[in-house]
Amino acid sequence: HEMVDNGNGKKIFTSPYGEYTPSEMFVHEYVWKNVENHGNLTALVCSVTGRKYTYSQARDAANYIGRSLLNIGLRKGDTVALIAPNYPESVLAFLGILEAELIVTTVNPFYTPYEISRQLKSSGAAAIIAVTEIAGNALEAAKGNLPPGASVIVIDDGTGSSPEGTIPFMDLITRGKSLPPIKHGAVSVNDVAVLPYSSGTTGMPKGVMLTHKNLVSNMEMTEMTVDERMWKTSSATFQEVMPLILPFFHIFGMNGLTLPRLARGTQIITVPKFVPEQFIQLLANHKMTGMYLVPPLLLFFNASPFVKKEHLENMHHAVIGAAPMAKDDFRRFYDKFQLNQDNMKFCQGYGLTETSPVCCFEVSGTKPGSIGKTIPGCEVRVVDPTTNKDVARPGETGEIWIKGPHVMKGYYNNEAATQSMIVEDGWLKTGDIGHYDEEYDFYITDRLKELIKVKGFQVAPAELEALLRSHPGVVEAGVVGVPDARCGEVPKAFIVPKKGSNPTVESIQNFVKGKVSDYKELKGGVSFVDSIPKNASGKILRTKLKELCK
Ligand code: 4UU
Repeated sequence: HEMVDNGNGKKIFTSPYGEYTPSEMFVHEYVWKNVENHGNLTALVCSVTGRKYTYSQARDAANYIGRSLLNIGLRKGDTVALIAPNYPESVLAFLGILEAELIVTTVNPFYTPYEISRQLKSSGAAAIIAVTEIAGNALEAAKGNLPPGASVIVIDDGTGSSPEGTIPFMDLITRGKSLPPIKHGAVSVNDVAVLPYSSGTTGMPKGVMLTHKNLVSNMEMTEMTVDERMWKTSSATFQEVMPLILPFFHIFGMNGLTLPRLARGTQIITVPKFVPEQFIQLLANHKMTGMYLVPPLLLFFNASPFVKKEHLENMHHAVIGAAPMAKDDFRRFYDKFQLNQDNMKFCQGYGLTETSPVCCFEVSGTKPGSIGKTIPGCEVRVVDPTTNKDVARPGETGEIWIKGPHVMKGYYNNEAATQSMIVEDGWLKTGDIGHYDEEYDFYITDRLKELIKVKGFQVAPAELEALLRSHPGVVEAGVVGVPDARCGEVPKAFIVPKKGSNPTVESIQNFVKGKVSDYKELKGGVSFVDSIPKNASGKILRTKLKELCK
């Protein structure tokens, strides 16, 4: 049964793919659970330098890193900020932090020092692991935001050097080998493992407390949903090969792709930055068997004259998610590369950072545009936000509510935001608007929350509004997302200028530029208005602003 009407108006959808009972495992235990079967296979390869780690090497390296982190004085409850693009060592550092039973907060490596410093402060980080190319930004952000004597560890770029006052990352591995083994048992599976950042329904980015159990549950729940064709276990005769092009700091790249795939023996090719020519070269050099994408990447495949059918020779499936995807774009892909769902299956996933991430998964490959059905262990309701009642029929839209072992423990140090998002007995209000069809497949059609998604990245309007208000010529600001063919959405600002000062569109755009990452720039433009529409309690009425964009 996929839907239970419990008589008091609640319509709860459960998965047709089985019943799930959470197992009591730690994330690092889960990742290495099959390592004996594929110890000699390659686990991680750097697309830039070709540096490689086999599964045995990767597992040992992560363990040695863990020993070293404890050796430099980090203790249970401490949080380590990982500020690194996709390199093999970024993944090893992440697993080392967990192995040492510490907490890892993943930071966008392309953040400006200002953005990094905010996450360091908010998460209370006790140490940083960064890479050479951004060590300057990390050190600048660390000033005054790390406890005295805190360590900054730098993954070097192959030069073997690390800035003064920092610890070279490779030392953690080489020295860790001769340090005493880790005595496990300080934390439980219900303790926080990872603290990624998300703005959720409203306001500034917040630390999302994901426990070992949240993360492992979601990997298992997803694994129960997919079939053997798209989720092959690697062996001596066959190994899956996939690019890690999604950022590892984001939940999709982390617990959607890298961690569950490592548990299955996949060879992961880490890509630190998307450069079209390099990515095509990578496809040509490695016989990729699958990939995980956000919609703009699929559009790239469709648009680029340089991606050829040969590049996709061994490709048998792709998972796409993090933003809406149009049916026609899948069709264009199939037409261009003369493929079909039998030899190249597309699965659309829907999830949130707050749900570790996956909630729904379209695995039949026959319903492009749908996010499919709920996965085992994940319960779904569609609730009309005006009446707070579950919608009665297929096609009726409402807010998607989620419950299950993958729902976060809460936002770090923010009980108010936690309580407004998780209600009743554990139902998480996603802020997404959608409906189901006659076959109980789900569709996301709109967003109730203020979040803007640019190329799959989160942009919090509240963050840009606070920044804009600090401009000397601005009294008030409101930011919304406007549709964009390439990025999905881009931010647009409405500004109430200060009397007498006449800021120009360019001056406002340039003010934002450089202070925040590129994808947060006001590419949707700037409009000057007399007032920002607000409700009685002062909350910006973003739907009114969106209407002004039409
Ligand atoms: C329409 O984006 C994510 C997680 C994405 C993900 C992970 C594993 C997708 C597939 C998968 O297998 O997390 P956040 O926290 O950055 O953003 C969450 C928001 C959602 O609330 C929704 O608004 O991103 C949007 N979103 C989607 N929208 C996520 N997936 C989809 C989707 N269609 N398929």
